[in-house]
Amino acid sequence: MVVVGLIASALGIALGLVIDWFPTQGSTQAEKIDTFWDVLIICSVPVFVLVTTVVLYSALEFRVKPGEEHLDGPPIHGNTKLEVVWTAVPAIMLVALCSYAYIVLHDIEKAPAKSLGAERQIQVNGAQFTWTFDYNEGGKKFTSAQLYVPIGQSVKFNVKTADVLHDFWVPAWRMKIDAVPGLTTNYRVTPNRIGNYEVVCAELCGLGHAFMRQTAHVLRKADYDKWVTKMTTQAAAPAAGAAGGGDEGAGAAVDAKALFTQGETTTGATACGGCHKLADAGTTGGVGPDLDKVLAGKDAAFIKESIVNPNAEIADGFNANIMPDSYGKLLNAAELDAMVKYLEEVAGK
Ligand code: HEC
Ligand SMILES: [Cu+2]
Repeated sequence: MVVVGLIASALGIALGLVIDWFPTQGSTQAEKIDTFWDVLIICSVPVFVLVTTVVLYSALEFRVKPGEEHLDGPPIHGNTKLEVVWTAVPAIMLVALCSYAYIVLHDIEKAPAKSLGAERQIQVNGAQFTWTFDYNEGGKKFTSAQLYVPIGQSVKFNVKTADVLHDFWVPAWRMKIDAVPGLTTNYRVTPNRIGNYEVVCAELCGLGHAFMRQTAHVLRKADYDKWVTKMTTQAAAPAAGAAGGGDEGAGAAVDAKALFTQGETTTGATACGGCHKLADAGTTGGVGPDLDKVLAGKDAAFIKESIVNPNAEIADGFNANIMPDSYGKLLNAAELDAMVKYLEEVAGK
């Protein structure tokens, strides 16, 4: 049994360590958390194997044999030495692992050294069924529907919700926290790998929960700065255009198809295409109606009302309160007009 136990432990540990269980490691936090996982595997597999071996051995060796059904088993007395050992060893292991866990937690939640300058803070807003991200870059505030962060710098995410419980999770970063109505929760992450990673809602929040997915873009600092410049200058431009009353300048700049597929507005919105099918945009979302079908032959006024005030009239076979009712605010006038015009032109064609 000892030999079987040793082999099973070795195999279990090897499988636990060799198989790549997790998504890409994308932050300094992820490295520490994955190492912690490895240590837990190394400690817990032998315990599991030991307990299982003893249970199996006892069941086989001490089971009632034919003809013994009416016999009493031998009288059993406690074994103080054994009991002290099986209480003390797990207790020591638990205390040691909890201490290690505490050290890791303390380490990954720690603020970066003051000498590295001010830490970037991004406010994460959960709402059925989209995330938006509020930035404040050197006093310039803007909102984005996609998450952008520079590599190698600590970011503190302050997480809020406008409605129900959500949970802000980027699996590649490992950190994860609930967005709780009435509270601001937070965690920090130092992304250390360039790339695009999924942002997921990890708390069942309603019918559109599975579609509450966006992208975290980790960029080189220079690219990040370029993006910030783009976001801050764009936000100012349409307002100026609207004030001038002209529709050629700002209106022409809006790419309604990109808005529909990527949901990247100057003030932030979600990707319509995540929920709606539309042939021209190449989107296949199935949460809301197929716009090629339902919008064919509809006029601009109907389309506009459906976007700004989705609950005024509910499309047949669909539920109210799934399409966000915030587009009237999120899309500026030029963007909304461009979107309506675009849908009027392409839907059903
Ligand atoms: C979270 C999913 C979701 C997102 C994101 C979403 N919608 Fe919807 N949409 C729905 C659902 C569900 C309905 C049907 C219920 C209703 O009519 O309100 C709907 C209805 C509509 C309708 C009315 C269809 C009809 O026949 O009444 C239009 C037009 C529309 N959406 C356009 C858009 C546009 C444009 C965007 C992006 C700015 C968008 N939607 C984003 C889920 C979504
Ligand atoms: Cu959610």
